[in-house]
Amino acid sequence: MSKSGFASLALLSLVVAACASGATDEGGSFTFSTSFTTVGDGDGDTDEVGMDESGSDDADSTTDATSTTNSTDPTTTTTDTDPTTDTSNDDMVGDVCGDGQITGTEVCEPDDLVGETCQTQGFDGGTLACAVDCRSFDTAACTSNTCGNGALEGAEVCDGNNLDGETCQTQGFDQGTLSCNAMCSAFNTAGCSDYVCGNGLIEGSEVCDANNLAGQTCVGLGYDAGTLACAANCLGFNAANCVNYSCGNNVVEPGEVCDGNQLNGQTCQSQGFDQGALACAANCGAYNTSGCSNLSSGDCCYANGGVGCQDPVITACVCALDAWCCNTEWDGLCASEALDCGAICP
Ligand SMILES: [Ca+2]
Ligand SMILES: [Ca+2]
Ligand SMILES: [Ca+2]
Repeated sequence: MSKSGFASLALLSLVVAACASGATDEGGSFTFSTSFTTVGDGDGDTDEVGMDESGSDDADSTTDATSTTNSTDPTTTTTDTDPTTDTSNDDMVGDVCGDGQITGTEVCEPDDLVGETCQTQGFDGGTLACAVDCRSFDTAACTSNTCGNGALEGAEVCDGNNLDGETCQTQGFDQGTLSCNAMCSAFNTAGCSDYVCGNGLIEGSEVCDANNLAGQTCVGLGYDAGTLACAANCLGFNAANCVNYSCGNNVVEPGEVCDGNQLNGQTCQSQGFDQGALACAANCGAYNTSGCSNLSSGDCCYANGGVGCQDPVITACVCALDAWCCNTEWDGLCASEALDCGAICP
């Protein structure tokens, strides 16, 4: 106090002196400055130090203001090497982590996350916590969704082979292999398809498809023969061209020896008889030779009790004239007719 008062007194004295000097000289003000400076530099250390300290105090104030600003910045006070740590510690004196009061450099309290969550911190899920010093958030228990880990997380519809139980069928298709897209955001149904009748593939409830008859045939279905086809809707067979053999249709079919008048080229002669009309058995399984007969071995010149006589040429000649001789009995009339046909009789 006394030093400051002394300095003021000395300054006042200089001003008075300057004014007195300036009163008689227009350049007094210039002289005053010169005198002031000269006095300041050359005067005792006490006054000069006083002036210097005043300037130094200003600088110190500036430094203090900077320190104060730094101390209120939570991002800088967390660094231990920061020279402002001491100041921060001073500020922390009233900050107690866990007291439920977010003060000073604290950003949260264990029971007060100020509305922050893992999501607001940029994660997909999990539980956010307050750091043990209350000066930051603890995101250790926060999680991020990962497409490709096989687990359904967040908005993932599927993930790799994890299709959440869905199939092509549940997606409305008839068949195929469902998959998950690369973003886990949707199903890929490119491998799904519907059944198509006509594509040659037996699918779903189809019994056959086009030429694919699953190995079935007319015979397999109980018919005797024919060409099996698939129904237009693929749900059954078309047996319109399958056939069963029939005895009596005058068509010699597999399993039949003959049918009606169709004797397969055979005659009584080809069957070993001398004459007659060959027929087909009622069951088509054999020939009926009841109409076939052999010529008698009897003498052509006499009534021999049989049909025909021992000479085929004479017989043929006589029977051409008189069928009775071959169909019923070679009687005396036949014998006399034999003479007309060249027979040499005694
Ligand atoms: Ca996932
Ligand atoms: Ca088909
Ligand atoms: Ca037949």
